[in-house]
Amino acid sequence: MSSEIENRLQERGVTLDGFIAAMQQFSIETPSWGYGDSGTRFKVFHWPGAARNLREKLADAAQVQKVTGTCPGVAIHIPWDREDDWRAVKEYASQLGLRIGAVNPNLFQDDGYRFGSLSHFDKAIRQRAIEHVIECIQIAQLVGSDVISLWLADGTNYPGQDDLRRRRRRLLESLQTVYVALPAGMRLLVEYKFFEPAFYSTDLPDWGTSLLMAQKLGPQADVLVDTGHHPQGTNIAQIVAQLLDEDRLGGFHFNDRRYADDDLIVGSQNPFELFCIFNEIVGAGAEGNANAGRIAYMIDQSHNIEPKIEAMIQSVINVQTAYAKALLVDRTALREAQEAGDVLEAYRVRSLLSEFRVRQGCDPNPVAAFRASGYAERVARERPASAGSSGASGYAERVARERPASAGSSGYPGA
Ligand code: RM4
Ligand code: MN
Ligand code: MN
Repeated sequence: MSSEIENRLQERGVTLDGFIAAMQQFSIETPSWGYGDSGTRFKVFHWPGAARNLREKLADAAQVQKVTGTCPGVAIHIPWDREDDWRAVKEYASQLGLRIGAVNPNLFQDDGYRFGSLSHFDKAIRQRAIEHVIECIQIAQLVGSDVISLWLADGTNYPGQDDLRRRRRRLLESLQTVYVALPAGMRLLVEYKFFEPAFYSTDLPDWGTSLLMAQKLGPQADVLVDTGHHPQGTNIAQIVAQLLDEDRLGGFHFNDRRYADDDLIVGSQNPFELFCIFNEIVGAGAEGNANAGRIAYMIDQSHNIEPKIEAMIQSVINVQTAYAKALLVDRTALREAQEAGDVLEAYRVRSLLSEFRVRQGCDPNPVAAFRASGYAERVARERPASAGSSGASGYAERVARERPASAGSSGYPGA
């Protein structure tokens, strides 16, 4: 790498060694279910060579680890990955240079779960669900994992179908029973999702509900943010900021979405959102936020038409890219711009693109160069507003002339 780049990194308080060390410490867990055939409700297309059992999934995950060096953990889903001899699984994983990561209980594919699992009105069904999660805790202990990742399909389809407050209390009681079964050092990550498979109400629909549950349960419970589980337009970075501040951000399920829980390759649809998420985490970490250092980063995707191993490698690259960009943000300059009320300077993200600009013979910061040129001031002097000026700007100028600012004026210009 050129010393020019090193110098530029240094200017923003980042050393090349520090940057590389941060990237080395960063790891992403891949999901066993991302290596097997999966599909939509319309069709499951077979991918030649797709893994058929846990051992094959681990062998595929080892390929991802081999080329990325950043994915030693593999999340498992019970019963999809059920095995008789968990010690042998642990041993096999370690021979491949892997370890078993989060254990995901499955509380949605049993006939008994038609009306829910941990929130079900029937105590016997709730008990069955609780026992399944406890079995997953035991599996986690056997394979040396310290994370239980819980997602519920529980909810209702019709108003009045069940009592919402009773469902909530039943869920909390079930979670409390599960929580006391956690050994020291094991964490319970509580995932949320705003709809699907239930459509009227979901028992854990949003981060606030998961946070309340985690706070009621205790310090071993945290919130898991699946990036595909929010309504359109939700500001996930702000959710992340709040959870970091509350010391309750347990982990991520990374994937990307356009419409619903699409489970597409992370960063493929909205890479800027991913960057904004990492910007919050890196910013918090730089200020000494302890939570920023204990986040479980996981991929949760469904590769329906893509080659599965390549899709996973691409996902890891996209996550690393977003993280790397966040590491390169000049935090001092950002803070200065924020506190100077310089809205657009604070929004601007500087990257190694500046290196390219220097090589093009341009200023690394095009807007700063434009501001320094004095062009805007010159044309403002030389071009007096005329009645006939065209376009939206003409309209804005006319409105500004016709409507002088008054104490009572509202933000929106009005219809
Ligand atoms: C859910 C959620 C869970 C995943 C299941 C299969 O939508 O994302 O994390 O385990 O799908
Ligand atoms: Mn998920
Ligand atoms: Mn999902």
